[in-house]
Amino acid sequence: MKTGVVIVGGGPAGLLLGQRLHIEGVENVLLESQSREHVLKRVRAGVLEWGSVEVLRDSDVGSRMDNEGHVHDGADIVWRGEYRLTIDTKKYADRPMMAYGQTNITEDLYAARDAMGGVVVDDVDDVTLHGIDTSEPWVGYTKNGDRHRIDCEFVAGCDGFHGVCRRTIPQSKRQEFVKEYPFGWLGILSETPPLPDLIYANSERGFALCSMRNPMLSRYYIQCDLDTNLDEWPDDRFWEELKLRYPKYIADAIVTGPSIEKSIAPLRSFVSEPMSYGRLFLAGDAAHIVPPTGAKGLNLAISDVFYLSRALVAHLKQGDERYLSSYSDMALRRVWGAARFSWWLTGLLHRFPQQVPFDLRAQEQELSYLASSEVAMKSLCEQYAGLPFEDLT
Ligand code: FAS
Ligand code: PHB
Repeated sequence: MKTGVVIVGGGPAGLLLGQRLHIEGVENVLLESQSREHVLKRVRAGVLEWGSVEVLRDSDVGSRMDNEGHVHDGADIVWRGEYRLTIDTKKYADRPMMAYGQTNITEDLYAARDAMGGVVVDDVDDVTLHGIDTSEPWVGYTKNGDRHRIDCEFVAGCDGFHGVCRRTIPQSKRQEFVKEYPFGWLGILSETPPLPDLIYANSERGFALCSMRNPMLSRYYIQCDLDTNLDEWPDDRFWEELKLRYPKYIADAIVTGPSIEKSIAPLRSFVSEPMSYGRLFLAGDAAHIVPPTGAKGLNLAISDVFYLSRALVAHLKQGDERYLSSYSDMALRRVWGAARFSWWLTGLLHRFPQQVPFDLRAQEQELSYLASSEVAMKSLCEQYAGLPFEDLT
């Protein structure tokens, strides 16, 4: 088989890239190691920057999001059990946010790929990349015990943190920046009405977040130790702990109910440079991971795909390789902006084992400063809302 681009990985990055390339007439084949059911069972991100909303609309997968998504003007932070500030992105960054779950986005992308006759091969094994440093790369994979080869112009590594593509770049050609956090997030999904706003909590018992998916689907998180055993967290214990991390007037408004999903995600910051090597281009979690505090992971995957689809189309359809040659540097500027912001917000809202009373006062002071300074709040809002995408100067 021969195609323009082989996309490895059928999460949001890979599916969106396939969709955007297909719309622009660039042939592509997507290889996914899991079944579609498995991919669609993942419950992850929930908040979209407006730039991401516009990319999804531009990719012909925005109609359900516009019907079911919840447009809101930012999020709130409560701290010390009594203070509250609003990250008002509409007022300070002139753009709202959209609450719409990653699961829905993945469903919408799979449906759009099917409707367009996109080539998505699920349940593949042993994907191998060859000749990525030549002008004739190819990809091998196994499906139902049969070995296949696809010759292509380019390979897009959209296979997430544990994928094969990043590791195909010689160790000597890449530099990895890693920061592990000494805690995770215990998250649940419940078929209950959410609070009207997203509310982050910095509490003496640890971080918490009240979020949403739709008017009858809520998403909640509490900071937990890395060795937390999910079996020791029945629903009642989760709800009790969550409420203890919020002021009473908020805790009393939380509608509890049985969880339909419960999981623990470790927090890490990770960036691999460069995001391209020869004919291989990385996008999404394959190249970077951010702690979910700033709601940036999925949004970065979308902005990478915006840059990469523009670059591949320019090269393959117009012979203009300027976007391809600048892809890694341009994408990394946005990645590092989001990675730094996510690291900073994680440090501001969580309890760290080695913190001393001075550190806690400094956290409270920074939150009070954000609440009292329009300049500080504008900086926070423009980063939370997502910085504009770059173009060639
Ligand atoms: P993904 O990991 O989603 O997709 C990669 C795909 O590649 C997977 O389907 C995988 O099966 C496939 N694959 C892997 N190896 C392969 C191989 N060798 N061959 C073929 N296919 C292969 N972000 C937020 O903004 N907010 C959140 O609250 C949030 N919560 C998260 C919770 C968890 C537990 C995790 C893991 C991530 C969370 N994220 C969150 C980040 C998440 O949303 C990612 O940013 C997003 O899934 C990135 O999408 P992809 O880059 O497509 O990677
Ligand atoms: C979510 O709804 O899953 C969510 C919202 C905001 C975040 C992280 C996760 O910062």
